[in-house]
Amino acid sequence: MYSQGLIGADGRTREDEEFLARFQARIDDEQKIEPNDAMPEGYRRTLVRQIGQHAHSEIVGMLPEGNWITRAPTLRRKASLLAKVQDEGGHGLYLYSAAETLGVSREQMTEELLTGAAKYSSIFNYPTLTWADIGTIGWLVDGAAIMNQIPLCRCSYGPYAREMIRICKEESFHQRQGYQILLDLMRHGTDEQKQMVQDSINRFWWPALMMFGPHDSDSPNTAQSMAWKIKRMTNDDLRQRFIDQTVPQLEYLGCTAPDPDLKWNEERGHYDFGEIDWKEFYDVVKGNGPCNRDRLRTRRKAIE
Ligand code: BYC
Repeated sequence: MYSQGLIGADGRTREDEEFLARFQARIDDEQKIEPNDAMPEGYRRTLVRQIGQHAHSEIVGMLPEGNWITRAPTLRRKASLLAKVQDEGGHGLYLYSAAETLGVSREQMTEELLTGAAKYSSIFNYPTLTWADIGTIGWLVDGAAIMNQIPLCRCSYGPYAREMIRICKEESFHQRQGYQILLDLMRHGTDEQKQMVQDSINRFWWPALMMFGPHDSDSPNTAQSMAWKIKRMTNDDLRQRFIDQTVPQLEYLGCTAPDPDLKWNEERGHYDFGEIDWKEFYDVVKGNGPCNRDRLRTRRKAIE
């Protein structure tokens, strides 16, 4: 499908310097690239990888929260959690459709997820142990996702950019419902419930920061993706923005971050923060996080 636009698919385009320069000029001119347009094979592959990973993240991301639908404390909380998880299913479907416009089938992408060839966001390999985790996921995880996804609304690939607009609107509802859960627990909860919120933040803080990916200096894909305007901001810049925006919300909650190095740096105009445990990040990405096997087992069972 749509193979007439793909480099190497039928020989109608050649990836010589002139072709690449013409493509880059379109990108620099902020033109959107559409499914039937000629594009470098590397551009297509990068998008299939990123959009596929993004779609898998939405679908696998339903699992930690889905676990709490039957245990939500009130009917209102249950209805909003149900709506959130359904939104995530919808995001996954839009994203698979966008990837399909690049000539890859949903079956292929699913196969790659199940064999471990395709990744999904590391964050979904951590367990949801308490109701506060549902609040923390909405606030921190969807918050990090919005920070990462707003710039993707300006991605050079048209179908991906357009669908990110709707996805971001829905993510912002998710983030608010999460923060509201935590605020309620902190304002009206018992000491034990307040402690539950702090414990949840302690467990999700660092994994949320890992969502932005490795440092720019260790990110093999960032430079080319920025040049092609697939990514519009780098991993480190987005992580810093997220921290700067989130710390005041953390303080308003009356909670703390599990990072003794987190402090405002007047000179930089940003928060300084401690080093991420990159060993843990790569362990989780390689499939050795607390829930990786369980998540894939559940997906396999659903598909079979
Ligand atoms: N987890 O060169 P880099 C949601 C991989 S779901 C796992 O920086 P890139 C939600 C990366 O794939 C939102 N793997 O890569 C749903 C690469 O591996 P390969 C999910 C990671 O692509 C339900 C390698 O590390 N959002 O909102 O330039 C409930 C080197 O990295 C991670 C998206 O998917 C990670 N955290 O940048 C609640 C957004 N980080 O494939 C919420 C779209 C890196 O080269 N994706 N890797 O072997 C992106 O923006 C980019 O792909 C990333 C990584 C910033 C994530």
